[in-house]
Amino acid sequence: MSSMPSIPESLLTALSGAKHVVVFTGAGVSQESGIPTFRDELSGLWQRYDPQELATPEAFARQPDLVWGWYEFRRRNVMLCSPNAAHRTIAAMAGVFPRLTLITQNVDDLHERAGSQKVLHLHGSLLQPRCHECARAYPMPSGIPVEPATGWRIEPPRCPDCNGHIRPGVVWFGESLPEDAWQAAQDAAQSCDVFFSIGTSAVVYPAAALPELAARRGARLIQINPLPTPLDLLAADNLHGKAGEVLTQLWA
Ligand code: BV8
Ligand code: ZN
Repeated sequence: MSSMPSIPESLLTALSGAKHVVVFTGAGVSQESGIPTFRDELSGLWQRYDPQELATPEAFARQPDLVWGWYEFRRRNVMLCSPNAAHRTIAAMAGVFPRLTLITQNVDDLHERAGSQKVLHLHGSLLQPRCHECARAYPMPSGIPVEPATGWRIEPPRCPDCNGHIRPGVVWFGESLPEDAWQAAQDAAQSCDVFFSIGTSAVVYPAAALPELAARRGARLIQINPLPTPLDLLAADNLHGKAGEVLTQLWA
């Protein structure tokens, strides 16, 4: 059992009076489910690739089989994992406050599987492929992906309409965020009184501007992360620990 951060009294007071709470999550929230974070060292056969270079339209144009295979590998892992105490506690928090907005940078569906109803996915989803050319939604390949005998280089399916490559429904570097989710996230950050930033390194923009925006508007910024991030200076509370453990302690 790792040591628990102490919870300041003023934080509990802020929570008891909170009318609108925002929970902003990153890959650290799914770490305890067994999903590697984005900036962790990649393991096994992916060691020689930089995720920030694979997650680009340029990489997909150059090597569609490598990029599609990487996402199929990650989709397989997500489908084999289950929500953890952090996802479950966040889902339960929706019943504690008059209003709660859940904003995630994660491309898995573990918040939904833990029971969160309306999740703003800023970076899309591993589970909603579409055509790279005409944007037509493509039915999810059924079942859990199996590694082909030839390895994780997998030729992406083709669009039935335009024959373009099917791509994962995520937001790659250099692409814009989905407009509706981004607008709703900004509105929530500007109108909340408490903003939780949980399990994110807070380095990918524009998403990382949300906690800054909320703090500037006077919300109490509470960060949960075992490691320091650029938000440490801005946050009223830095609860150093794992998301599942700290959230369980807060709502025990
Ligand atoms: C855009 C989906 C306009 C795909 C992802 C220079 C300066 C500033 C900005 C830029 C720049 N150059 C380029 C940019 C823009 C760029 C950007 O921000 N780059 C940075 C990195 C330099 N942004 C973009 O391109 C965005 N779009 O700007 O559009 C535009 C349009 C056209 C042309 C130009 C601009 C789009 C970005 C979207 C990228 N997509 N994901 C996929 O998953 O494959 S990003 C990726 O980072 C992740 O998937 C995630 O969505 C996001 C954030 O990562 P985190 O979730 O924070 O994960 P990370 O691994 O970093 O951290 C994990 C944290 O958890 C750590 O702090 C760790 O300590 C903690 N942790 C670990 N265990 C636990 C834990 N915490 C709690 N509990 C635990 N158990
Ligand atoms: Zn198409």
